[in-house]
Amino acid sequence: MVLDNLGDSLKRTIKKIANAVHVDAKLVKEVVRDIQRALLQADVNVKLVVELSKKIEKRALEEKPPAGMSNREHVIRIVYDELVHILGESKELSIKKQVIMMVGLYGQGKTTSCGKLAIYFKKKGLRPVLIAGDVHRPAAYEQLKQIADQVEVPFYGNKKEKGAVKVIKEGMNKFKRTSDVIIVDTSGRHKLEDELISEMKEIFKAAKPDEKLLVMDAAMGQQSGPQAKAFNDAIGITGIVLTKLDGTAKGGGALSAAAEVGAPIIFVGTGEHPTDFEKFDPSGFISRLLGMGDIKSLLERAEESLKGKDAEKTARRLMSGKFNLNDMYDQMDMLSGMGPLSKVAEMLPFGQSGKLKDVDMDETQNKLKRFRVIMDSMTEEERESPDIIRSSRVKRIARGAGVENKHVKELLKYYNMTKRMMKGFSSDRKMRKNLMRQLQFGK
Ligand SMILES: Nc1nc2c(ncn2[C@@H]2O[C@H](COP(=O)(O)OP(=O)(O)OP(=O)(O)O)[C@@H](O)[C@H]2O)c(=O)[nH]1
Ligand SMILES: [Mg+2]
Repeated sequence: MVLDNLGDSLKRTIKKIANAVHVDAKLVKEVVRDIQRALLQADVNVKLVVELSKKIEKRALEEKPPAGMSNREHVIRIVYDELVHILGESKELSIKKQVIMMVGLYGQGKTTSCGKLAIYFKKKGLRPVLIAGDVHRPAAYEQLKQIADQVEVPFYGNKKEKGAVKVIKEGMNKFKRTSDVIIVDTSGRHKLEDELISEMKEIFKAAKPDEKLLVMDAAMGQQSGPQAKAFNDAIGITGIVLTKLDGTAKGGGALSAAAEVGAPIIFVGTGEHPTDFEKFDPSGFISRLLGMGDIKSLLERAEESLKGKDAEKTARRLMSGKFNLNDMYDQMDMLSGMGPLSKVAEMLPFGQSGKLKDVDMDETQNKLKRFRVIMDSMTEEERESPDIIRSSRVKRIARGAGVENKHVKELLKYYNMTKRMMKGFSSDRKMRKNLMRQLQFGK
């Protein structure tokens, strides 16, 4: 886990709120002071910390908790909201054919991140390739080649050529038909100087990248902000990869400063290994820092009362036929959390009727596990509207999940049956009540 110290202090603060006998002005002030101290220690900008604490204090003291939510839950919710807010917008890279250019200063982690990014796209079922556009540093070619071998993706480089544009063009030509995502590594410089800018611009003109990702070392702390801005002003970046978050106490400064620039942080690097890479999502990140695993149920309850009878609404949504793969994923999570499936399995449309044997149960568990891996290889759009998944998508998803096409089709079949069944329930009141009870809705 990155930012351990910040996480520990914030978790202590959350516990303090959860255990408080009274949530009063004294507690709120104390909590705000704790948060201030924790954020400053993580290098977050003083001005930002002051603004944030003022906002938390004001909201915690003035806003009334919504009906059904306790004061404690309400204050935790506010702390969470405001922390998420300073981390900026979230952005996901599209899962499509594209060219991605990695740019940044010397030694920030560009080449390493190329390999990490390749793994990310491979998991989504696309065919990434790496091109060595760093023609200045002699060892750059070998380094990227080694990484490409390690993550098992095709590589192109030309050791003899000293023109980056030429090498990149050669590579793009070579991979035109055999790749989906062309990831181009470029050279670093000591600072953002004219020479680097003009090389970048030349490369952009030739390669027309869909994404221009700025790679930055989180150890720069608050300096990440001005640097990202300078790059953005000079060449227009489309996203940020913040590396080495594992080795710095200044991660809070880097994250919050970079988030202010206007280009979203898309990934964070959390180690030297190719798999030490995470999609950056502000709310998920804060959830983990605050130890939301522990207080998840607390916040879920808060959420429910915020949205009225949320569980019931979910159930109704399921049964009205508006049921997508995200719903099914949640439903499966819930089912696997319920231990042996025998209780609910009879209701699942695996074709069997009556009581299921243990063997079938194991098979069901395995199937659910596989379904989850498959759904992880889908894009958000595909999970939202599974109907768009035709054969070319099936192939891509299967490749990403490391399964056969038939397994993806099986999942889609299961989804369609579940959807139909859900719809069927809606016309039968007794069945509906039963389903609600068994799936533990409405509690
Ligand atoms: N701990 C840690 N180390 C990282 C991370 N990302 C990169 N590194 C290390 O940082 C060093 C520099 O990484 P490179 O990928 O070579 O950086 P670069 O930007 O390509 O460097 P130049 O091509 O010389 O400009 C290497 O030793 C990497 O292993 C990360 O997320 N965490
Ligand atoms: Mg490099």
